[in-house]
Amino acid sequence: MLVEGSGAGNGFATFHWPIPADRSIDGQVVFMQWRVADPAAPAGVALSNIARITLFGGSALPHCPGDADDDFAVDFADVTTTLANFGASSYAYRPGDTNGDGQVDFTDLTFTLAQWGNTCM
Ligand SMILES: [Ca+2]
Ligand SMILES: [Ca+2]
Repeated sequence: MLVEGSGAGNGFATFHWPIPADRSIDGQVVFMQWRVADPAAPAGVALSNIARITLFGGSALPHCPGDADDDFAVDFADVTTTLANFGASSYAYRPGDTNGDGQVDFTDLTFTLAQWGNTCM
């Protein structure tokens, strides 16, 4: 962890926490709080504000390009999945987001149609 700055309200820290590209963690919420040595605080320790973090592990592309429902085949169900989620936008994975950009839009639909008939095993 890299800690920089000094004085009340002027410090900050950088903490690297590897998160796997695993959709099973999407939407899970983690709360974090830091204890900071502070001679002016009671018992010499101050507590940071609580950070609420929603995990997103869906940055990896689906197993099969154009496969919106992850059944390893690109077919009509993928088109309907994309249409059913059309317009959705979130950092969490959305079914139908075939290019993994967090948006379900026309790009995903055309990509799915371009991959029509693909199977991946
Ligand atoms: Ca599919
Ligand atoms: Ca997309």
